[in-house]
Amino acid sequence: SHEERAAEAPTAWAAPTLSVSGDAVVDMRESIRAKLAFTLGRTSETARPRDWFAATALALRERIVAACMAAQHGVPNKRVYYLSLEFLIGRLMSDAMNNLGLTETTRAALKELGVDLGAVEEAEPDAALGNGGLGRLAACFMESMASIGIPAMGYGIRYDHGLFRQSFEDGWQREAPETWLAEGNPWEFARPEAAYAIGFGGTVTMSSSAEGVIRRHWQPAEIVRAVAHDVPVLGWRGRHVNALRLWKAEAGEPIDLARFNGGDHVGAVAARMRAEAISRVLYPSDSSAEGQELRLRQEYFFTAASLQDLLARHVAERGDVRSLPDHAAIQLNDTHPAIAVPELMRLLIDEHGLSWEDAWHVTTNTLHYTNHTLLPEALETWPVELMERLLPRHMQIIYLINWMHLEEQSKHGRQDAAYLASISLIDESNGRRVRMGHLAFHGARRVNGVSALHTDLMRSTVFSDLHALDTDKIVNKTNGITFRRWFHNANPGLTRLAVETVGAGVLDDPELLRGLEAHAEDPAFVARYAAVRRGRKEALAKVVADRTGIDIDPDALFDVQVKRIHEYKRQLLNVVETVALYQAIKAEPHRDWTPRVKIFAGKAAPSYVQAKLIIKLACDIAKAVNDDPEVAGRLKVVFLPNYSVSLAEAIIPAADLSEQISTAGLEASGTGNMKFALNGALTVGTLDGANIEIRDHVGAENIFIFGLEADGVRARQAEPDYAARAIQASPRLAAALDMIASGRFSPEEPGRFRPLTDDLRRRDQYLLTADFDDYWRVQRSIDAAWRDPRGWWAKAIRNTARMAWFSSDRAMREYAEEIWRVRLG
Ligand code: B1H
Repeated sequence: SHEERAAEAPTAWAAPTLSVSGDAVVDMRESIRAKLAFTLGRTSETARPRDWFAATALALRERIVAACMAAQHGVPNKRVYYLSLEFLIGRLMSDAMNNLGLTETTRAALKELGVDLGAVEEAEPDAALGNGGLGRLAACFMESMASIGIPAMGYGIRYDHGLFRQSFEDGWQREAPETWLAEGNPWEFARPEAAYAIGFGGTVTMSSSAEGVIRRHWQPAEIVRAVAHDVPVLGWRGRHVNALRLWKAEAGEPIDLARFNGGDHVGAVAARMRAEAISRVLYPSDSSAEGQELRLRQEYFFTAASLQDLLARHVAERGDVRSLPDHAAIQLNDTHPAIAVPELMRLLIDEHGLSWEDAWHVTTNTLHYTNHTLLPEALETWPVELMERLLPRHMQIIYLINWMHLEEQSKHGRQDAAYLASISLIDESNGRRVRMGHLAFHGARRVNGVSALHTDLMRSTVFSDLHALDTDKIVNKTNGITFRRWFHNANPGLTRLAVETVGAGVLDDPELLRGLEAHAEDPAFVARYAAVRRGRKEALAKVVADRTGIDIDPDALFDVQVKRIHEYKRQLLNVVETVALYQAIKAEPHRDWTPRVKIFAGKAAPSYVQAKLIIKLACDIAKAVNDDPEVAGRLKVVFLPNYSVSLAEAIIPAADLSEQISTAGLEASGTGNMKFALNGALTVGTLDGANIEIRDHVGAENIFIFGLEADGVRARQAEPDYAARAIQASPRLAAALDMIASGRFSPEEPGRFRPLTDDLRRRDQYLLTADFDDYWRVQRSIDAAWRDPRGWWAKAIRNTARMAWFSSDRAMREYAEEIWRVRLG
């Protein structure tokens, strides 16, 4: 019945215009049946779950297009263009169903066809077109813009292969290519007519007109075609649909016929391969810049195609490129599209005939730049020599921008070389390189950081001199997450409880979650909240057993650290603490230890040797600990392979404790931290990134903070031998490191982990040793807190109740108002 189905999904009955009716189920059933037969050429007897997924997605896509057409309001006054090399969108089916209010309709329709919706959902491959937080943020922002009605288009690359698939071979990470497009993509619309020519290399010539106006002409040596593929982005309740436009690279000519007929078959095909390589694969490094030529080709390729596309749209709608700033706001997601600054200048001057001054006015009033990290290894710079070879016209424009920029300072009497070197777009300190951060900063009207601390650090460190030139330019926009995916869809049980407690309005206005606070100590409510968690922990335990063969106890504290593996994120701190805990339990096996399961997941960049060794250490420790009967029932360690958006959706609602333990000052924001706290996991964390703002919202008594703060980190790093001295002062840390260094976890290769322990003893750049004792202390206070279930659940509930501000809807409203100056539709 309607009521029964509604009880399963909290979001269905709150969408009155889209409620489950018998007719809708029949329509959906017949629609899926028709797609299966006529589009996929399958019968229900031979259809695999993957076919049912494709048929269902096509049926939903039709309804998305209908919603889009119903919502057409003509040409919007201003559009937002979000340029990002990464969109980590994951699976799209449950988003689509829920935002259309069709989850229960679809479930019922499939059931009548003898098919289980859950199995169909599992057959959808993740679109892993991103590495981690930066790419996932872009996906959350796209969903929020559609939900709150910001007319927007996302621009990126349609990678054939997203982020690599991770498996473990004897505890070592192995990478395999990811193949999400192997059976096509039912969500996308290929648009072969929306294609642009993208040039590379060649020369620049000059001509002067009769009036003496000098014009420059770029003659590229190579042309690659960018072909649009659109994925519709549907907002909450289907009110608004935007597009994510992903570019595929194709050869300018399908095949070089002259060459082919001349007998050079290999050469003719090679040129084509070289073009198509641009959209072949996502670079798998998170928070470190990959200085390869192919990467620069990717960056220019998608930026140039996007700018040509949006300029063509603007000219078609408004006639004159000079009014671009009134009708378009372009957001650069980190420096990956920073080449937009000279490319937009080039298009305006060389192709549209604007003067330099007019072009600079248009450019600097249309572009905005988000910085996502201040880690030196992540700040992109490109060798001048490479830029001159690949993008000769752009390099000329960059030189001219830089000359005017430095000249302006000289005019104001600021001529000291050190100062000019610090604001210059060219870094001359190790070969000549273009600083993409400086370029984006200078070409943008607004520049933003992604948490309050990170924005302050932008002003005081990397960008301090540029900031002083215009103190209004840098603004803060703390990150957010979409509650549709990370609360409603990932945790329907908790969402239903919230709806039943504070009303269905909470689905539209997360501030209503506040109403849960009044129930934080109400035994009936606590029991239901705990029962939801219990269900999710049992489900996760099944996933863990399936994928690792390890049995974990849902009664234990689930202590979770899932994210990219990076030294600054300090998975190693958690691992060393695990060893110390193991030693402590073995020393006093009869104390009543709080049972814990340490759960890790995350990928290491394939070339990041130290990160891969940390994974191996965690796996080797897991083996030793899980096999040791003396700690059974108290400590287990699990490393789940192939972390992804969909695995995150299964893990986060099952977590009791969220590890956010980066060295203070280094994690720009974090967004996983927000997903966990919203779902009621308590955070153990440093005062870094958005953890600070999470503490401010949930209250200091509902979060476990430890360790040095950002200024303390800086001070400590200046002290000589800080690591050796910290180890000497901490017998517990020393013993844990000795155990690892002794080969206890790698008897077949006792020296295996010496690169890790030696580094901690000698350098310890990320101050693990400095924070270890305080981390141990706070972990034991967490053990104690867990033993008081009423206190624990009250804290958890207060976390859920106070996290509304971290919705990406809030973030997008702030961008719309303070950066883009765009009206919500
Ligand atoms: C973030 C990156 C990043 N910051 C370079 N920087 C990359 C840098 O392929 N590359 O070269 C890829 C990614 N990613 C993350 O952005 C921050 O570390 C997080 O703290 C932040 O939450 C996230 C979103 O703002």
